[in-house]
Amino acid sequence: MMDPDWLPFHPNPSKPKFKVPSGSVDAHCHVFGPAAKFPFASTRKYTPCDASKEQLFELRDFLGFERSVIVQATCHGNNNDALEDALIYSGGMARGIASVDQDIDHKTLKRLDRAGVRGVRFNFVKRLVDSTPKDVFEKISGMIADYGWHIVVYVEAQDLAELVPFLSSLPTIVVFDHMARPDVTKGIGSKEFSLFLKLMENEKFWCKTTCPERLSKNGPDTNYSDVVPFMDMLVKNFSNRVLWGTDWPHPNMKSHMPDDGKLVDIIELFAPDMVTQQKLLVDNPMRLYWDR
Ligand code: 0GY
Repeated sequence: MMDPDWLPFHPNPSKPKFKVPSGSVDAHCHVFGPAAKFPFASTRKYTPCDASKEQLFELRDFLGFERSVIVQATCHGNNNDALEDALIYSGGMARGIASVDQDIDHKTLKRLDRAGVRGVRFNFVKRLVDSTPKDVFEKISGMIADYGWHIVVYVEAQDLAELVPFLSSLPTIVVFDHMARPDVTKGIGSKEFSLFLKLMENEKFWCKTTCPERLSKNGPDTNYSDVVPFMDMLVKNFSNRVLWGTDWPHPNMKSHMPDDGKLVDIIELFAPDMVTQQKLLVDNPMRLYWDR
């Protein structure tokens, strides 16, 4: 049973007014279960509603996207079966980011690679996972680097500074989820966001300009006016290393459940020209997830 305060994804999102370029990639989304087939992990910090691969790909088509990058959600722990199943089902139209522990072996990594996995996620968000020692992450990063995979990092702005030496030492590209979760009430000039911008100057770092719904205090009625400047700043300055995604089915949203069509419409507010849209939605994710 899902948590009593769980908000399920939007049942009937609107058709976006913004027509995304052909070949667009939703570079951050999840599948949950279905629990009857892929049970949630005993270590999970939340129990979501089911959100199946069929529902994910139906939404992809409805929003006008062609491809997806499915990120292993913490409710499945280090068991990547639901992710692997969705990747295989996609027939090459989805790539994956897995979660693994230090006992992972090359046989499993090779199998995940064949299914479409292209990286692992290191999660530092305390409400989602128990903390993992750095030497475990270091061991994993050494193993996955051989596959040409990269590392996706989920961290909140206030915890970034202490991680800079560790993140800088990782042997692969590092992609930050949700702009490293800035506290948007502090504005784009904050100490934490300035540090993030500085870090992004290093070409090994990429980021996802995602989750206005999660970061906003102003909310959907303002088109997330308090988050758009952050997205705008990153897309302007690092147009070759930014990604966009829906974050469907929007785990752990408490304030509201976004209309996915409206999330797509917001892209035009921070990526107003076609050249930038092509990079953000097609060229960058294709380079990172499909060209190898
Ligand atoms: C997201 C954000 C969240 C959750 C997870 O794996 C997860 O459980 O990523 C969150 O609660 O902020 O990217 O989906």
